[in-house]
Amino acid sequence: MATVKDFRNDIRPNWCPGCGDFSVQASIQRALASMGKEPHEVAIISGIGCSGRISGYVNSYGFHGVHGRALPTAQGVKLANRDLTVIAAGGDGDGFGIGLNHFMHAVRRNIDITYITMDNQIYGLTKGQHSPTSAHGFKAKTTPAGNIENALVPTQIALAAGIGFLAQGFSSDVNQLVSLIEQGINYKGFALINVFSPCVTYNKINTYDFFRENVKNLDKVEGYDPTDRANAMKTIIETNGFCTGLIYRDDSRVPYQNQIPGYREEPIVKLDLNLDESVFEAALKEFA
Ligand SMILES: Cc1ncc(C[n+]2csc(CCOP(=O)(O)OP(=O)(O)O)c2C)c(N)n1
Ligand code: SF4
Repeated sequence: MATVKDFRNDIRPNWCPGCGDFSVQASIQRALASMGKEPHEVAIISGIGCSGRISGYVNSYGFHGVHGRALPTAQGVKLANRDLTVIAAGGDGDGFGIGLNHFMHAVRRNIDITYITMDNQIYGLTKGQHSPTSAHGFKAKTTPAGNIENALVPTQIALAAGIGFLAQGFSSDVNQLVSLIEQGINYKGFALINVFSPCVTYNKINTYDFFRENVKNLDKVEGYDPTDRANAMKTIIETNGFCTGLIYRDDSRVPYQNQIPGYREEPIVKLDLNLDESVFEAALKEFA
């Protein structure tokens, strides 16, 4: 059986020392090993950004794609091979800026993949511009006098769009994050795990201490019921999105792939798709 070591490769991440993404990488590796997955059973599909590099740092199938387009690729991979555990990953800019349209439709569509976003409230790779999740007043290179736009709250948008599994983690709490990733992978549908993953180089406001002081851990809220959608939305609004843990779960949603008429249990990649020559010739004649 695979161990955490089997999900490691020889590539040294070129993230800055202290970047929150290291913990996300380690949490994915721990979760996959503890679930008994093997590297060949997993595909990690990422967008562009510092966070997007994660697909190259885990020993599994991987695809480092185009900025904002991790989700379309990940959904295609899952539909072509339903046996794979498919994780999509990227930053807040990738997922909630350029990729927001794909995100909304992935939520609505509900294909069985797990989307892990590393939300550092800034564009790290391009050296420190404000992002869609930067707060009003946030100062960065592009907003020296303070951000005049309001922050987008990913959890609020996801819940409003009808998501079936919604969780939030923090890079400093690896045990909670590992558990959330396991739950997200086990969930039969689209799961979002948005992770507060500090950018120690460019974001001097949303630091580890900022999150320690400002985030409410729902695991510690007695009686919190993650199946109560209205209360989940109320919690997000009251905390302005700064809460961690399992926020909402609805097991009654039927995943997309279970509703496609004739969609086989056997993955498409395992089917023999070769055409008999006579069938091919007949088809050519038909369309000539
Ligand atoms: C189509 C396109 N537009 C813009 C860029 C430039 N670009 C690369 S990464 C990035 C944003 C990175 O921020 P985020 O997605 O939050 O990831 P992080 O680097 O913070 O992990 C941008 C704007 C690009 N590569 N492709
Ligand atoms: S620039 Fe920020 S997000 Fe990118 S690797 Fe460095 S600390 Fe991480």
